[in-house]
Amino acid sequence: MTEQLNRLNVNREAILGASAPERTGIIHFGLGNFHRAHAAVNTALAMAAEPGDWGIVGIANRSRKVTSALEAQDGLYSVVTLDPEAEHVDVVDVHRRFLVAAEDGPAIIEAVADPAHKIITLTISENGYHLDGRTGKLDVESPDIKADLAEGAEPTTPLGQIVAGLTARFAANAAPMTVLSCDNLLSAGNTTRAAVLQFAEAAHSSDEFLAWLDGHVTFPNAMVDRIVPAPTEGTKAEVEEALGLHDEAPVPAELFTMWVIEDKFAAGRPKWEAAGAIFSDEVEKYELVKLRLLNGGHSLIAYLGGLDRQETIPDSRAQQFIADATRQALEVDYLPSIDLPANFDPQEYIDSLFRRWSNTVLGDKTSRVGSDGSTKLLQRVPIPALTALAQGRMPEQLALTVSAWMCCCIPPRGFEPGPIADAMIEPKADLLKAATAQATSVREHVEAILDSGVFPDDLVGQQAFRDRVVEYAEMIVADGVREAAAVALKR
Ligand code: CS2
Repeated sequence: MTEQLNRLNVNREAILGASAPERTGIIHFGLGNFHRAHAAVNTALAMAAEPGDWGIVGIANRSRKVTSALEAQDGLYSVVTLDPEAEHVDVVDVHRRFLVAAEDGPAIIEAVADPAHKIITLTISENGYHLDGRTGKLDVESPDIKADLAEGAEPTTPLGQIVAGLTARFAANAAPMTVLSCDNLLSAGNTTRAAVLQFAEAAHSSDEFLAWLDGHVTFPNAMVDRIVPAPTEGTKAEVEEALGLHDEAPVPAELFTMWVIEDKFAAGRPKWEAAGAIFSDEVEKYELVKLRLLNGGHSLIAYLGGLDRQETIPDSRAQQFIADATRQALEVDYLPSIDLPANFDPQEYIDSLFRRWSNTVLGDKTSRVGSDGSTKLLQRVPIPALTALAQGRMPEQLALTVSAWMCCCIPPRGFEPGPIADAMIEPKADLLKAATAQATSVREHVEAILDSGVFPDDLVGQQAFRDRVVEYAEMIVADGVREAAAVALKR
């Protein structure tokens, strides 16, 4: 791509991050679309405002597909902003080196140990933290974590590689470092810190190392936001049209972008505020606003839309019954569970969400948002549901969200949820299929999923909530999703 840029004489000043030095200061785990359209863009813009050694080492999870494509383009790629009123293409130049977690373990550990690297950022998805649904703690019994903890194992999970890398760093130079989660987690920094500590303890790390980790490695909380669908052939065509270039690894994204971060960096950071990031002491409040209103609402739209055979989020949201259910979910079930940040107007925020979900140019897929349901819902549903139940209210739309997820992703025997739901990926599918194998009714099926450990015991122990989830699943199976949603809305 660089050659193409030179040949075409594209102004290098127009490239985000063009002033970036060759030296890397950030290691990023999870080289997916979201990172490339969010933290990477913010870092490129920050460096344009204040140069620094903040180039990124990008680590893909398993496949060399994206890393090879990016290497062939000298790390450059385009972000295609898709908005009904403003479409444009930017070229991002901020990654300097690429690795693959499944294959490059020793190089990753060496990179983490290198004191030149001051920050580890993570977009490994909710599923990448291996949290136990019951306790919220690291699930040391999950097969990947168990394999990483085995005697003499070369770790392949991000948590395993981070702990191994930090252990090497402690031994080599003990330079302070920051681990910044950019995933949709409740108290993302605190949760990551707890998972890293639990891994280190389970790996029998020394007390000296644990003490250093406690005092010299920081884990800021952060709220991240930008809707980033998977790229399509159309994304490549957009780049060809706008820049006259062929890009094998472009990323489509909405115009909206937000990043609220706790300013707790142990060894410095890029000037992300120059890119629009907000440094705040109220991060956890922003996290809840975003996780519950945007992500929680998104899940309901995806599962109702999936069952209604709607291919995209804007198509789903355009169905009146889905818009009504979602508005009720946000206003009645989620909003009362959130302690809002100062000067925050929830109605304005909710209106902006409906606009963002209506973006037909972006065409975000229902199946993307519906994927990884068990691990996403864990972050979104249980606490607001428990809050409502404690106040004597049945969170109808949260129960419906759970029922619709089950019907899409672990459908009861004989129920065909259709092609959109079939395209949703459920990481716990095997476990949940095994748990439901003996079920002879929808009730038994739903109860087997609830009892399988995907959600906390205090929620699944609430008989009234269990009954509601069963009831909506029975209605979906017997009468269809529209009928079930109509009943939930009227209650
Ligand atoms: C979505 C998110 O996948 C999902 O469940 O809700 O990916 C959402 O698009 C982002 O969090 C937006 O910031």
